[in-house]
Amino acid sequence: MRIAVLGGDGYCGWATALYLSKKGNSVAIFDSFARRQWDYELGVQTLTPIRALPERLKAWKRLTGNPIELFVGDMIDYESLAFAIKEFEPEAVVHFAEQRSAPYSMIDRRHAVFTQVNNVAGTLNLLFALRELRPDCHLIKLGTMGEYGTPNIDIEEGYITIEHNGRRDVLPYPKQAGSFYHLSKVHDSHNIMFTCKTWGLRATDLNQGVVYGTVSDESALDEALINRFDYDEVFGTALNRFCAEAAVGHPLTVYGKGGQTRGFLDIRDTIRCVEIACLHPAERGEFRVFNQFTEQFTVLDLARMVQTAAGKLGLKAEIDHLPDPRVEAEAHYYNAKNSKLIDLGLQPHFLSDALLDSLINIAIAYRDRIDSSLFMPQVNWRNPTNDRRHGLGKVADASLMPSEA
Ligand code: NAD
Ligand code: USQ
Repeated sequence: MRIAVLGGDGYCGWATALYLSKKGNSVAIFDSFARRQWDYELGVQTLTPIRALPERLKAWKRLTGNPIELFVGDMIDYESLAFAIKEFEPEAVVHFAEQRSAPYSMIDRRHAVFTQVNNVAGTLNLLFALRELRPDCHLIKLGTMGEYGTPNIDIEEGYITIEHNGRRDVLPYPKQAGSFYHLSKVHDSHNIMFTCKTWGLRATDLNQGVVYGTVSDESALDEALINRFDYDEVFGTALNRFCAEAAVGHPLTVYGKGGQTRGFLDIRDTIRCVEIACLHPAERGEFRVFNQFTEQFTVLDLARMVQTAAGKLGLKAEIDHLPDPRVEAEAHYYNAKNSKLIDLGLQPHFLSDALLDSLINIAIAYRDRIDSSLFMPQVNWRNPTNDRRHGLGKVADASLMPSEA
């Protein structure tokens, strides 16, 4: 297939682009390198030293003989996006290209507005480009489990059957997102559903849980292909952060009681889920939702697992319960369905001792690059303000930041 990976320079996108290329698909990456600029803005860097994208792509071609095409452009710039779609003529578009950090979106007004414009308007541009240029192309959009929030009933996959006053209907599952970022995904879902109905587009919304791990078979081929491993308070996610914290003897930063339950998955399952969606496209006019996670854990469960694994490696990892900087339930009911991808053939990589060991060992290997001051949370949901160490108020427009590319 001809598959365009939007956001292919990022964590999930890079691993996915390599995997789909290895499987014999023609792959193109579209990216603005915005994420590398946000790292500069925040003064953070991935634990693993990722190379510039052209260098990564050269290494991939040298090692496998498979070229991956590159289109440098911004989702917000319709012309550059439309150019890529027109030139590459994809049969499937996998859309990862969004600002994906909840804390980033809660820094201040500017970052909230930026996140929603980048994500919602970028996706809207894509929908118009597909309608105009590739109406039969299958859109595979990365959504998030966080769109649902933590309701006191089971979470279905996108839709719920409701009986009301003696009548019955199948309706979109209620959304109770917990940050301006998560809300941007809710807005995207509504826009995509509307355009499937109105213009006959075909789309799969992958409501993904928190991803962990950094290694896939493809990225392990060469140091030049290494993937991101974010551990800072803004872009680092729970399990990856705990492993980096354990590697340098920093207490594991559990927010509040740690009873927050979420769906999690290994990055190797992210790429497989996307492949499954590509191989089983939605029908024209269909807006399909799959919940993309393999296991549920509380944050405290994860911290305890990392503590045990670190102990076996001779590291002492204490667990700290910090005041929760977010507004979220710290103990709650959570039971989310995730059978649709399994029914289509997903064989999950469950979180194992071996994986925990390997993650902690990667963190140990690169521990000289860890800046421990980046572990403690500073973005506060209750009090968004730019008066902080990030110096975020100094740049009027993130697009003016220098690009590494
Ligand atoms: P990432 O920040 O590592 O990668 C995102 C990529 O998109 C970056 O390379 C960035 O430069 C690019 N991008 C962002 N805005 C762009 C724009 N306007 N134009 C062009 N390129 C742009 O993020 P990730 O962790 O790989 O996440 C990818 C997607 O998966 C996101 O949509 C995210 O919401 C979703 N997701 C991620 C996780 C996770 O745990 N990482 C979990 C659930 C869902
Ligand atoms: N948490 C801690 N300590 C930490 C970091 C996080 O206790 O050091 C807690 C948070 O308070 C939250 C949970 O862990 O309750 C998850 O936080 P996270 O930062 O790991 O993940 P989140 O902000 O939810 O966002 C990540 C990705 C996002 C994706 C989402 C999937 O950054 O792109 O959409 O996971 S989901 O969580 O299902 O919404």
